[in-house]
Amino acid sequence: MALIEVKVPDIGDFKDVAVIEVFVKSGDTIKVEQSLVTVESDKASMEIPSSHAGVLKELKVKLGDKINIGDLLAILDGVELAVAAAPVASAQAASAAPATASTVSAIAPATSSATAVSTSTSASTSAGVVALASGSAIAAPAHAPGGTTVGLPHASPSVRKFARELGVPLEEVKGTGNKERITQEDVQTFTKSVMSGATFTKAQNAKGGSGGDGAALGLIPWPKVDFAKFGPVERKEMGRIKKISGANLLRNAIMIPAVTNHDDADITDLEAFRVSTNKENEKSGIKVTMLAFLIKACVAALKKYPEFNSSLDGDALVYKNYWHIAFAADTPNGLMVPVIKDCDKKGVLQISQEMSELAKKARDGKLGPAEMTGATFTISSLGGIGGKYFTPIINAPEVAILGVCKSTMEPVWDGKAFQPRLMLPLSLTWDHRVIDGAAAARFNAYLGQILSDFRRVLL
Ligand code: CAO
Repeated sequence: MALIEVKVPDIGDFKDVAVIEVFVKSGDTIKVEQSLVTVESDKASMEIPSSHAGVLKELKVKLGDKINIGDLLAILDGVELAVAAAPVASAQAASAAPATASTVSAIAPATSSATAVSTSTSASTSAGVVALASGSAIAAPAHAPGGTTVGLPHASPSVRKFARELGVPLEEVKGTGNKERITQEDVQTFTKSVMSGATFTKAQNAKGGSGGDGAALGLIPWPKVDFAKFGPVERKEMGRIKKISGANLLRNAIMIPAVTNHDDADITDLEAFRVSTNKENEKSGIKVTMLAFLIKACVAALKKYPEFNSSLDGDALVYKNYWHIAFAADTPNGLMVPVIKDCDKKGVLQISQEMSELAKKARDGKLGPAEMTGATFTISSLGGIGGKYFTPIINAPEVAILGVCKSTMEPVWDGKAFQPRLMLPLSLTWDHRVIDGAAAARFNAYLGQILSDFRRVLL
């Protein structure tokens, strides 16, 4: 071990530049090319890396100091095995692996002159798109709270500065640039995601989890309970999809004045038709599902009552002349909501086939963004599982959602006698800003008529 002086290398035209960020402190183990400080001129900022590895004995500069080429930056207790380090002035440089050692007995000046970075790379986020309890998809935030952030996150000085200005915790942003370097776009995506409520920072989570602390709503704080006091517990981080869909559900539940109408539809004949169709089509491999009939029936009802196929845009209603129906799919990762496009133009067989493909993709986590966006109305079917009625939460910016439960044989009075009929429980949740109770009752009644006599779809 020897004491090594780390000096400011050739930093090009940078003269009397101020230290605006210090990344290390005495006692830290420093790697070759690890950034020690950031300096900033009136035009750009730049990280100054260490030319040597070792333990930092003393940092010779502090925030605000003005430095120049050749100034003493730090004293390391280290190994004199290093290559000269160039100031990090490109988006890629900082994430380079430690230099392979070549014997340098003195601190060599930087070999490259610096070109300051004023913008980051613009690698677009490839974090993927996940579904919510929403027909719309949300770009997954470039966010990895709880992820390992050993050392400093890789980002260029300009990106660090940008993040500082916005108050973004850079260590929680997942980089999509070269070698996971954080780009300006990553910071922007993260910020948007936090603003939309899709992502919570560690600080927000500490305040009360994804439910927030309710302070913004003027609510009393979320109860903080030490559950372990009452019995054994196990804490498990929620998955990314659950976190994102949870935030969206919360927003939709709070912001939409939602009402749910429950009704029953007589699907005795339709179910008989479905069963016989499946028998006839056994060889085709396509199984017609009740949900496919429901989708078709909903399109007819949405056409008759177009406000159910609209969205609020400020004080205006946007009526959509396309009928893209989303369906909730239960997957091991959480709720996904794939969208079947142009259901008005497709037959029940095609819808059944697409649904089965999309449901499989959802379960395999292979849905693409286009398969989760653009829905105008959503159906959530628990029919294969059970239950009677429930109150689904609307997938903003849609204005209504249909929940369906398990059909059961029930005695239905036909005016003369009770008849055994297969009844399907329907639960329609609607946005009261757009839809009135009477319209919702009519929608359900019309849906019931179609389902009890599917020929009406043709009318
Ligand atoms: N009443 C009675 N039986 C029904 C039914 C209904 N309403 N709907 C479906 N079934 C039957 C099917 O006919 C099938 O029976 P067979 O195997 O004997 O033919 C069985 O239930 C299983 O159906 P399924 O649920 O696998 O298929 P599906 O087409 O009805 O639904 C899908 C597909 C993707 C919607 C479903 O698998 C799923 O994920 N449902 C959960 C959705 C959900 O979680 N919603 C809640 C959102 S809010 O948290």
